[in-house]
Amino acid sequence: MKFNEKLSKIVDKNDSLLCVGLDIDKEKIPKHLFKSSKNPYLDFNKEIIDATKDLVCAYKLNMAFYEVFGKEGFELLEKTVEYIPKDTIIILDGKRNDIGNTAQKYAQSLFEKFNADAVTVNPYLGKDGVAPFLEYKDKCTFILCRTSNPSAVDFQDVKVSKTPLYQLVAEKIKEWNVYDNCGAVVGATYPDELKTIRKILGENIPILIPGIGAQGGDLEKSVKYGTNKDGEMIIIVSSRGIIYAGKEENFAEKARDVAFSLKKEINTYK
Ligand code: OMP
Repeated sequence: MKFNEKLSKIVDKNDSLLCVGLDIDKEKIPKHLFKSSKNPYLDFNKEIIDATKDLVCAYKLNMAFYEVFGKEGFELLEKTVEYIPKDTIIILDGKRNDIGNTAQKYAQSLFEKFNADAVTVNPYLGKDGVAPFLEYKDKCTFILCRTSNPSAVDFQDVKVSKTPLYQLVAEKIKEWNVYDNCGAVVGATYPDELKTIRKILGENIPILIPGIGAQGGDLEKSVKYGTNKDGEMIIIVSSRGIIYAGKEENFAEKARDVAFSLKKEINTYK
């Protein structure tokens, strides 16, 4: 099944454009888990997944939060991916990029070894660094277009023949979308840029929108400016704001409460 079809099915099933970011952090997960569990990180992820799986269209695992644990981190990543319901989108966020020969190994590892439905890729090296990812025609490659961080302006706003770089990236994403398997990453912290990017991309390219919650992005504008005419084709990401909503035994319930409210609020803006 093509990625966009899988996305559309789970969005309809759960009536949700929300993605929970599973960015596990030793400093932030509830302390009792270290006493009560042999696998505190895996049990944390499992409880969060159990509590939110009917409220989301996707889970995103940022590779940094797993790589930091070394080989146990890779095992944790694999086991977490295995635990996510098969009809739900799995995004592995590594913001990879390199020369084509190396990028092919990144693509193979994320799509084949770790079973991602979608990945994030940095386009700085140009087309041949992205092309190996696009060979996976049923998957989705979300290309960084306008990132959510304050320093996004350093390069992404630089004008090239009067056009800001992030807009040129959006034009390239449209051009590279030959197999209907490109997406764009645009931070919720830059809603006006998001509006411009949706215009450039047209109706059928999904936009991954992080920056809601801990980074203070604008949810209403992100939904209004990011969705296509059918009120779809965006994935709104929140990590810390959801998974660390509670610090006690009832942390999963608290995560569910925040996810539930966020999902509902997103739907009111569609
Ligand atoms: P919270 O700020 O905790 O919701 O986490 C946001 C998640 O989205 C982290 O995994 C970030 O690395 C990621 N992210 C951004 O925050 N900004 C971006 O521009 C791009 C991403 C991403 O590609 O997911």
